[in-house]
Amino acid sequence: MSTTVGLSLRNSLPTTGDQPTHPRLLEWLDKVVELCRPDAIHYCDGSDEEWDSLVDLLVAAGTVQRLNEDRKPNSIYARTDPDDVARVEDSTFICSVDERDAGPTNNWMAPAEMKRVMTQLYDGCMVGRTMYVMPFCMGHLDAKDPKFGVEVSDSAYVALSMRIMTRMGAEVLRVMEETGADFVPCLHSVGMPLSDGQPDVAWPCNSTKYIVHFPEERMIWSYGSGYGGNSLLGKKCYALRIASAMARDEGWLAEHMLILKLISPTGREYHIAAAFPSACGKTNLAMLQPTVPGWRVETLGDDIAWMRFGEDGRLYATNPETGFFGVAPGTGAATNPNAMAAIDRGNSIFTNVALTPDGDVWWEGMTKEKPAVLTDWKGRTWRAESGPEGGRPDETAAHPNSRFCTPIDQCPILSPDYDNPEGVPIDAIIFGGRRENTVPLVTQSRDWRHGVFMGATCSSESTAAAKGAVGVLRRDPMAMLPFIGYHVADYVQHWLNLGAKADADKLPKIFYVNWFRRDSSGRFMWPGFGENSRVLKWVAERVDGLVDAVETPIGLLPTDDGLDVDGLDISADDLHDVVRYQPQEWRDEVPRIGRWFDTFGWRLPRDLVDELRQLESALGQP
Ligand code: GTP
Ligand code: SPV
Ligand code: MN
Repeated sequence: MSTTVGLSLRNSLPTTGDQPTHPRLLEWLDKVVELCRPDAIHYCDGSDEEWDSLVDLLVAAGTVQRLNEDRKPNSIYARTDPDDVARVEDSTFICSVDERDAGPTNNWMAPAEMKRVMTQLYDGCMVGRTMYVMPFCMGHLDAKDPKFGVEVSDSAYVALSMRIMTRMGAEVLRVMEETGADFVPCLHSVGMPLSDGQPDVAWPCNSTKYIVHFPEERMIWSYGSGYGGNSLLGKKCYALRIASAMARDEGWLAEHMLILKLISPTGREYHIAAAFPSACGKTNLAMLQPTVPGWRVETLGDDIAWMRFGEDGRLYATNPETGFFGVAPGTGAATNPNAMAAIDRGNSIFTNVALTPDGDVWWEGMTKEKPAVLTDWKGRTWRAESGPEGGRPDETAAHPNSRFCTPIDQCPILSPDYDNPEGVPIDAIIFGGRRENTVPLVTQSRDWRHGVFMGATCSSESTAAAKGAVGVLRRDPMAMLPFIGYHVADYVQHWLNLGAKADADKLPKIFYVNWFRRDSSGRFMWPGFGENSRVLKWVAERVDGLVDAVETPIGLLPTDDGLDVDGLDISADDLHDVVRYQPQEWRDEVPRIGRWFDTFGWRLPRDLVDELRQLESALGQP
């Protein structure tokens, strides 16, 4: 119990954990308590004891259940409200002071107006609940410029998840207090106060949702959702949306990228960062098990990369997170054995997957054979032959955006350099998307500017990671469409500027990949997963100038014998269709890119216009 005496409402509440002394933090907490009026406060220390007691609490509340200790030690399982299963892009706002700074790709409302709306929602929103205070650091605590945040949330599920995904707790607070560091205030509420005696529900949330960023103030307000990117505010909200605005101002890059180390048979190491939209293969590539003999991969990160130029002029990447929040469906021993090994070590949170009769988890794609009977993500009995009781036979047992949340240090191939606050020097950047046609397996850009054009024009079919229709094609610049905290044109210009200032020889080479080309029957023509190592090998050989490439209007493609396809199970026709490009598909693509650029308005970078003209004229007439 706190013994501090003061006039604030905060000091009159029952309190557990050690009270901070950080002046700005206390000032902010006082305001939050006055507004949200929680019944109690818990100051998180990030300890094992805290984990245990919060798990007990959530079990008692019916929010989670413990999994079979022999199969998934120290792990829990949560089912969300069926309407709270993914990021909500329609309710996500960039509230810059000037509307024009949010750009055409973000929702905007004037900061004062948004604060008025949300202050009403927050008024008394934590009545009947405990408020958790989580000091956290994105990136290494001993980074040159550590990036702190404090999340306040009325969800213990969020507190447990933040402990896995970020450096969170007493040690972070100690450093913040010793150095007087500033922090990004992150306010989160599920938006379901409990009046006297009102029973709680298993997954409290609100049908009104707001995920709001104030980029100039470096502040985040989130309301109404308990799920993933909506509620773990260190992740998309801070490490991408707010950090991208910081990065613009400070001359670095905050990107939606995995980071991996590729090691050749002779021991040469390559560091690769790759940006694919949500649910398009980052976690899988980050933990890839190469099928090409002698090659190895080590994992550094699976979702977010912060990249800065080092004193030697090279671009260095760090992963600001400490966990994986990975898509469960499709993850199995055959596709991603390293992720399976990581989660089997336990200490994980599983959300919206299915449960086996013996208290383990299952999802589509984990095993070839479906278990005969499961409990599905909605809690219904589910049978392999007939689907859920009362549902359709084709309903999946796990939600398509069901997730595992697992500490990164459980990954069997985690790179020792993950712990290096300086990061790793990036040799190659890969952009990618989910395109059933047009975009070939791998294309190298002619130079940085052309690579930025590739990234800026990247397109992908939408997935279950965000609420809304699945399979709809949209432009997704650098896989950052939902995560750029400012104007998309300025964001692309920032990429161009960094390249123009740098020593061209030291810049990473840029590539564009597509694992998702389909034939006329809808089948993926490229086997993907471990076989993507064949593409990584080509990337490495291009970085070292060891193999030739074919110059085409869209960029540099592998020569006929460029890709190592030794032992690959693919027909010659499929291989040809996957690796080659069709000029007519690209002639059709040009006006689509033009329309995308039209949305940028007058801020559209000249370099992009030049690149598009060059592409159009190189493609010529049919
Ligand atoms: P977020 O966590 O939402 O950012 O997703 P992600 O980019 O990390 O995607 P992830 O690696 O989790 O993969 C998403 C889905 O795509 C899973 O169902 C995978 O099984 C599938 N997938 C990943 N790589 C490949 C591939 O090479 N080929 C095919 N066909 N599917 C893939
Ligand atoms: C994504 O959607 O890109 C994710 C999951 O990584 S979430 O944390 O919900 O944003
Ligand atoms: Mn992601």
